[in-house]
Amino acid sequence: MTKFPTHNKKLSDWVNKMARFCEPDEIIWIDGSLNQKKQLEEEAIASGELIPLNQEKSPGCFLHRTAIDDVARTEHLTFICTKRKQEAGPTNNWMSPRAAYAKANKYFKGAMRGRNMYVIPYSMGPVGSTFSKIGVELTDSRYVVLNMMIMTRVGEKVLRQLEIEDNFTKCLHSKADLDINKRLILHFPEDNTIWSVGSGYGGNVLLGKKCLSLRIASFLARKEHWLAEHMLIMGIEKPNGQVQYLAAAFPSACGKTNLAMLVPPEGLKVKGYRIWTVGDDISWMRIDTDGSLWAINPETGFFGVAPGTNSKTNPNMVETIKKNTIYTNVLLKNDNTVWWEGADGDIPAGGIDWQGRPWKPGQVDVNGKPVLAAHPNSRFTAPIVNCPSASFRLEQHHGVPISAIIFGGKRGHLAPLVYESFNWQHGVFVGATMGSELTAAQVGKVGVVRRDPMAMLPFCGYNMAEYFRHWLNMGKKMPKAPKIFSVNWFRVDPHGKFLWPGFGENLRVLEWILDRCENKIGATETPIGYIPNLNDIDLTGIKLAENALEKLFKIDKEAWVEELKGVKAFFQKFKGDLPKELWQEYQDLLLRLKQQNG
Ligand code: OXD
Ligand code: MN
Repeated sequence: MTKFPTHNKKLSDWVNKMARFCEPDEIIWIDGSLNQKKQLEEEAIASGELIPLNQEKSPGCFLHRTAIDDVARTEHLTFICTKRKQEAGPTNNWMSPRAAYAKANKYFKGAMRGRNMYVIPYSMGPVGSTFSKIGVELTDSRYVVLNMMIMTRVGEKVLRQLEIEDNFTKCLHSKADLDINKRLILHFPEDNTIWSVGSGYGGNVLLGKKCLSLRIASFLARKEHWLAEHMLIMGIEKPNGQVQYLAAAFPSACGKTNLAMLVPPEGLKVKGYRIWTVGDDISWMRIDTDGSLWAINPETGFFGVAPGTNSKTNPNMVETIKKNTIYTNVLLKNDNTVWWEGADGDIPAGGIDWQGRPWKPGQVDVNGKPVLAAHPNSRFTAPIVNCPSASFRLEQHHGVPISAIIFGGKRGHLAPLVYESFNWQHGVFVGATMGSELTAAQVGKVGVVRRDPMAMLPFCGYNMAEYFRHWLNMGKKMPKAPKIFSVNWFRVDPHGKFLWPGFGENLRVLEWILDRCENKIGATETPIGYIPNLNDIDLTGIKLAENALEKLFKIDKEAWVEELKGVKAFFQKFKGDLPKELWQEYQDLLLRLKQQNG
């Protein structure tokens, strides 16, 4: 047996045990060096896992295609495996650890035969920070290794840290035969373990991301009194050098990545703001010694959706993905560069589509439906440091102080452009009752509201009722808690036209939020919370439809009473576990709405 590059006995014993189980040809330890990365890239090209792109136009960039039934996170195959079902709660799929291990054992046994097992020691967060957690992923996929090298801190320096601390999340992944009928994404929070088998799609297999940084981390965070959240983190710097940071949670398809790196709109340019991107997806937050909430982004890369990304929607991302980027399931153009629906430039004359078939614009399938060049959930994996707005605080061990927490959703009619909660407890209620309307891109009836508390519905690693209680408790422990706000960029007029232009213009709303955090301006009290006095939103250089602002802030009390019926049904799922404080907030809001009606 070759000698392992670690003295951590727990680690070497586990790697040996998993190797005996999965039977790889060889065990390769990832050291994080450039040489090893180059070698893996060459091997991945030779095996067909990666296609090198035009290295003059797209230096360091590659294309990967997944299996056609392996293109998104498979929530129905994702399980929280705790001893008691109650611990997983009514919103998670649950399996007992015994049943889950037994089922997955069959799929993992000998699954790495004919392949190597790569051992990836990785740190979520700066190596050695008290905010950070270490994971070790064993995988038989070079694509996974190369993506993890972008998304996390990997290799030697993490192994050295594992000489000092013993604890790490044990992550096992095998593509096996990529069979959707033998696919499982299993989380064992009580064992600090993740097992993923039968998939090669990012969200299922880059185990540092959703699996560790949200599902396992949220479980650990409750025990250790911190927060692991599905939130972007951004800083807004004023010309005097003061930077204020926000953390914001949005469900998928609400423009979270665009907001994290927004470009100030023309009309506000004279104010000299500068935006700093700390992260676009995950925020780990702790109460620091100053009594306020500080946040790190545990990741070092973006795993973003390609379609719709262009110089108008997200110029900083367009810049970010020009080099050292892995693209997944996009169109390969004839000049060996890539394209997707909604990309910059003209529609290409032809190419190879995401399924590896020849593609031409205007092509339709047997049902007369347009054939897409890129899969709607095609992705890019790119290093944060490529981003022109990347924060200079990315390696700070305590991250950045958070002035405001924002919850957002897509609501055509109900929610105002922005409102502020009355206090922390009310803010937790606002987060817990978040909802977003389904769009054509999702399964379900368009317009139907899906409740997605704190945008964590698919990512909370334990009972969400307990998660709400944990949020309430955190507020009690924090002398200088951030204020909590709700935003909605998606309100429409009776013809379905958006009332607010969104994108960079959203900075005008963030400005109001920060002014409120500094107690600089007043606000109008409504039954749902504080809304802006209309003169307090800077509208220099923006063109809105007539009375748009009034419409954006209209509170339709009857519609809110109706909304509360959905909230009640959702809360009832948690039976007696739901914190009584949230029922109290529900009752208080109902009363305020009815009083003002009467
Ligand atoms: C993501 C998601 O991929 O939230 O970030 O689905
Ligand atoms: Mn996400």
